[in-house]
Amino acid sequence: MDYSSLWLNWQPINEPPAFMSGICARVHSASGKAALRELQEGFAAMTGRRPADTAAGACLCITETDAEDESYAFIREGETLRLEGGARGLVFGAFDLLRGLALGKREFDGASAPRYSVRMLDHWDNMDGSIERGYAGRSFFFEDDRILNGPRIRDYARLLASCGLNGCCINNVNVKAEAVRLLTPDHWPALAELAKTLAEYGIKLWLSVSFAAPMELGGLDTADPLDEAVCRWWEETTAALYKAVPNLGGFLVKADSEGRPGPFTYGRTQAEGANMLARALAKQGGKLLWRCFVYNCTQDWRDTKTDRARAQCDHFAPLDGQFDDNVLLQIKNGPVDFQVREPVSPLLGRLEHTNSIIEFQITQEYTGQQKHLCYLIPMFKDILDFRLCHRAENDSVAETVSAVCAVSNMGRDYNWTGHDLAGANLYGFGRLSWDPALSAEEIAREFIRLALGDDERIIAEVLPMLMRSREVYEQYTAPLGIGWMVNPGHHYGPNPDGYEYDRWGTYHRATNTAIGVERGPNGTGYTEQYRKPLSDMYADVASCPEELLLFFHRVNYDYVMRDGRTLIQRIYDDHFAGYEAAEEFAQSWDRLEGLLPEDLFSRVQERFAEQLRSAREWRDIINSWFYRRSGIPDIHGRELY
Ligand code: GCW
Repeated sequence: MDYSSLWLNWQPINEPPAFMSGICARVHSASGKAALRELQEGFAAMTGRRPADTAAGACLCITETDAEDESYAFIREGETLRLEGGARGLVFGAFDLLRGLALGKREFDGASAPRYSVRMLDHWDNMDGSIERGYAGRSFFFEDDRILNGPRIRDYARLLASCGLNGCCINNVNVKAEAVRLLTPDHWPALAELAKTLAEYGIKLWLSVSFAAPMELGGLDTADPLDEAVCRWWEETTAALYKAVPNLGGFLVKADSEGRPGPFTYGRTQAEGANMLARALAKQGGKLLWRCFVYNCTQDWRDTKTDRARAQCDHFAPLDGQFDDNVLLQIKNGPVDFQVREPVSPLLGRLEHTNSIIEFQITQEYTGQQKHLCYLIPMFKDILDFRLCHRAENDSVAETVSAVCAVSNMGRDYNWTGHDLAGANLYGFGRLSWDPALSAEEIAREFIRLALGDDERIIAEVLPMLMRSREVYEQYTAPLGIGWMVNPGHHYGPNPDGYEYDRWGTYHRATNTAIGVERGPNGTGYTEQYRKPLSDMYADVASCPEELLLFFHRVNYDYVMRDGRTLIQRIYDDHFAGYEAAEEFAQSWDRLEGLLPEDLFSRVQERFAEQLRSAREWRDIINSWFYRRSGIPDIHGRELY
């Protein structure tokens, strides 16, 4: 096989429970049969014997019910185990059972249902086969403007379902070139085939569409959402598409964002634009995911009034309640753009009457591009657990949003995710989407045991490095929430002034005495977008969490932090410490030689070599840049250039 099976690589288990000797199945749908097949093959791999096709004696009885949802239940009857659920529920239940068995669980009981009904991956794949911000090879969905299908797509669907996901948007939100034409019948037969492959495993297909499609494809001279001909075009196109491609989840739209067309061109609001599309979709039972990544991306650096962090709340909070029920506002986890440290987006706490879907990024655009180890699940957990204070209780992000998605980190590489350990981010995002109460450590442990090997020595090396990796990456890159400081364009490697004189609104405004944008009430007022007491906490330097100090405040280099160190000394210390920790990771990995498959071991070893090279570069460039700005030496006399 020219790609790995990641966490679906079932190994022989000790003391298999009696029910694994036979399977009695009452399934009829394609998904029910897929679940059965997974169980047959999984049991065979784990026990070394194909389970008998039987209802006699101890066995697993799987029964497909008419339930439409994704829940399933295990019921114990002596030595026999029953698994019941609707077509989709059985798929998730089958993988839950297999995972449990592989991890040593022997007793199964009770029901399970996902926390969210939309749990998806957004691919930024282009139809020429390239991937925007892709770090794991080319697209497995597209090549040469064609849609691909086949065993790899089927295994992709298995991977998604087995960690709990149920949807994927296959094309880039920047809908350009041939992708615009996914809305034309030319591509529908292939889309229908793809949707069928995915549906077998309970995965829905979604499409990114261009707001200007009525002009680009329909020959209209406007895309005005209040224009009757435009509404009719969307309605007819959507109806025909759904007829040809059933099981479509709906559309994802990036409008009025970074040059993409949108309702603003016609003087219409984001709600007017979204609702027009949502109505066309509602007739087909589809949903609209409308991105909130709307900001001025042509800001002059001399303009100190505009604050990009404010933009999404400024645009969308006043529209709360104006969106149709089948619209989900898609909100990035932070107010700016997937930096290694950002506060939680205040917009999440400002929508009382609008559905939302939080967008995470597991492709590591700003977190090491799958060359650096950066396990993101602890950060996602912090975000999901964060209390928005918009109501007295049940106010966490997890309890506020109605759905979750993440920008995919997958591609055509052998290991799917570039860095073999980046599979933990994919697996972990899926597991959290089903059950946000799982802990980051539990998830990491599962991933290691399933994907790398169930061996205490492997866990002992890999678990601590996964758990520390985000903090370490943060230490040697841009400090304390300031963000950016990357090379423009590709966003890899340090460049403290890379975006400073550019038009993207991501300034640090460093002088020889201070750095940062003041975002409190006396600054841009961004902190006021949070509910109390969050707004007060962030507004005051004294109560602002220090890891976000430079996100919220403009601070002098000699500002004294809570532990008595100056800001500049903290920056130096973090950079030296971060690099040293990266060195420890590489050494720790080296100790696994011989315990892991040779190819996997050396692939990751190479990644650590690059991480070390790059971490050293980050450390030296960031430290030297701050030293030369501030003129303040390191109190420990370490080398600054
Ligand atoms: O983070 C930025 C990326 C763009 C991306 C954009 C977005 C798909 O650099 O590549 O475009 O965000 O999220 O729309």
